[in-house]
Amino acid sequence: MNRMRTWTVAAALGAVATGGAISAQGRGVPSEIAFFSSRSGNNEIYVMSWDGRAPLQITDDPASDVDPAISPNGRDIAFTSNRTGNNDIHVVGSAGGAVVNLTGNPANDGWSRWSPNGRHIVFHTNRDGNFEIYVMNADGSSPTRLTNYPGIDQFPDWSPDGRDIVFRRDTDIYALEVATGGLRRLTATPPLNQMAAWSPNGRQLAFMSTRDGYPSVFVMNADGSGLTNLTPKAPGDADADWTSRAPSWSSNGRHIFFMSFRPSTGLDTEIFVMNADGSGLTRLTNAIGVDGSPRGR
Ligand SMILES: [Ca+2]
Ligand SMILES: [Ca+2]
Ligand SMILES: [Ca+2]
Repeated sequence: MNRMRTWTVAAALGAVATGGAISAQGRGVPSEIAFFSSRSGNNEIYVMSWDGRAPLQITDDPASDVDPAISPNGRDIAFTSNRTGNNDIHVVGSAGGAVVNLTGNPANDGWSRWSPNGRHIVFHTNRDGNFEIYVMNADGSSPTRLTNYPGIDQFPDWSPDGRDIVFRRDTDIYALEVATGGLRRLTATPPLNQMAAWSPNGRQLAFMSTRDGYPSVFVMNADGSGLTNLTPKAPGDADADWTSRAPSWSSNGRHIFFMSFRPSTGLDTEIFVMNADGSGLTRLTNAIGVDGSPRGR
């Protein structure tokens, strides 16, 4: 736990000290956000400064490249691409370069998340016939199934102490204690809860829920209590005109990034950031096409 805290503080200090200058120097993404965008005509991975400045294109392939995650040391970005004809987890250096396919499996593999120590990657895959949570070494070796359930298990994320993996099972969010296999159910409200992301201090989870009639970003305590809708739609707007999802936290835990379309974006999906209590909403992208899955380090 102490080691994690040191890492989090170091990452936060890095953000203050370096701003958006790192990508311009070709040194990688610490202090930056990885995301995907279709602004060039198909989905590619980009990084940009935490305030939306200096977007830098990382991948360049006609296939769909989505859902990036930055490694804890900032050197690599894992992402999902269908460049082999089906979705696989790939990894690329955080300043671009060669792309390596880590899964190489004909099934649908996606939503990769690094373990806090950077040695493992958790992801979802339907290689057993329905979606399960798997973990593999960071080089793609030793893929191991963590769940065995006939329904849907998807969208995993690691707790900052590395002990637990939160994920969607059916329509709710659960936490799995990796060492024991112990399972805790954290939501029980229809119709859908998914894409949970653990706060850097381990105390909260941001996630997407449709319980209020439209996809919205919520936060709750790690035991499932204290639930708040952080991105409520404007009163009187149609439910269909508001979607906010795929939240992730800044390394200092003060901010939450997410993707959203709403009347103010002309229903084009953009990346936003807000304070962890939902205040201080700021739009970070303004590009035609989907800008999504923002993920800091
Ligand atoms: Ca692409
Ligand atoms: Ca695959
Ligand atoms: Ca857009």
